[in-house]
Amino acid sequence: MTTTITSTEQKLNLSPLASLRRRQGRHPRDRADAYAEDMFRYIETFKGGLGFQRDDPSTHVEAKMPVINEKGMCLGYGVAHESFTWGIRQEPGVVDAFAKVYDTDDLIVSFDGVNFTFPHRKDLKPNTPWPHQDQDPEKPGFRCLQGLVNILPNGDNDGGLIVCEGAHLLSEEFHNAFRGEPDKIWAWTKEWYGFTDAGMKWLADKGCRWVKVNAEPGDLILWDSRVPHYNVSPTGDRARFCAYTCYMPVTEATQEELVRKKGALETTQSTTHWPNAMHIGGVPIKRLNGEPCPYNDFKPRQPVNLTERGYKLTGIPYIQTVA
Ligand SMILES: O=C(O)CCC(=O)C(=O)O
Ligand SMILES: [Fe+2]
Repeated sequence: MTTTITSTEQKLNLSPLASLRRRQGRHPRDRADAYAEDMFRYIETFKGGLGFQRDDPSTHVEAKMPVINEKGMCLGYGVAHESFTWGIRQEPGVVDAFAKVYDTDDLIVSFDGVNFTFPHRKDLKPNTPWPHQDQDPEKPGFRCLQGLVNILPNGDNDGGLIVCEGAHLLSEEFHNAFRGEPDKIWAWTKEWYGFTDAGMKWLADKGCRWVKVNAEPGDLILWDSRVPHYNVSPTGDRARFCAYTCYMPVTEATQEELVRKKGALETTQSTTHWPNAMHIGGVPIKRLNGEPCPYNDFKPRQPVNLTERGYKLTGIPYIQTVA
């Protein structure tokens, strides 16, 4: 099994898998397999079971499952607070990796969705490249380490994350060159920037390579939020599952943000990958007919189950109450 760590983190010589392995003597592969089972069961039993069966590709259509977009994102239904999402983000091996990078245990975690990409889906539009960075171009410098925990075997043909290697180090130079570009790609938040064809050419001219990151079940993939990246869909026959896990020191969040984050937990809403709950809620979940999904009740199957460390990661213990 390999640990895949990209960009700046490579220098830090992290070994999240090693710490995952240490945990209770259980191998991360077993833990990932258990999450895979829970995630497949989630779709098979979704709202009483809409007909999806993991081994029958003819059932891998929207009518038989939750809304999942062409990028594989499943964002509604309180999925950010499901047993598997919270289980993964509370994995000590995962939290420890971020604690090591940020050099603190006082972290908060994003309430982000999951990715369920099934191969050969004909009911979705193609997942064309969407190269982007998840950080405001006007705020240069390292601010956020993004992560995902890979759940199913993920090789060359299985879709997944593709990154522009090393380009975070050119981010400031890039944005100085592209500030005020006429064909800027629309973004719903300042913390997102889409690379145009001209931007992609600039990166290529600098010699930056795009690398598809392969991973084993249980691998944690980390990248600097300035790294240009997107995901690709499987061309083989296997599905891609992952959970997005992003942590930041709690000192990066204001009291107001922590209160908003508490509200997101209580109403089981998502936060995007920014742990400070800069944005909560998110895009409307629509079926392919354009109607809001009638199953989107914002409720996970069970109430959120937190470990002591998980509770800290919600940021709630850091909220100062005014006497
Ligand atoms: O699915 C992935 O690997 C990347 C997802 C991503 O870039 C995003 O959600 O911003
Ligand atoms: Fe992204």
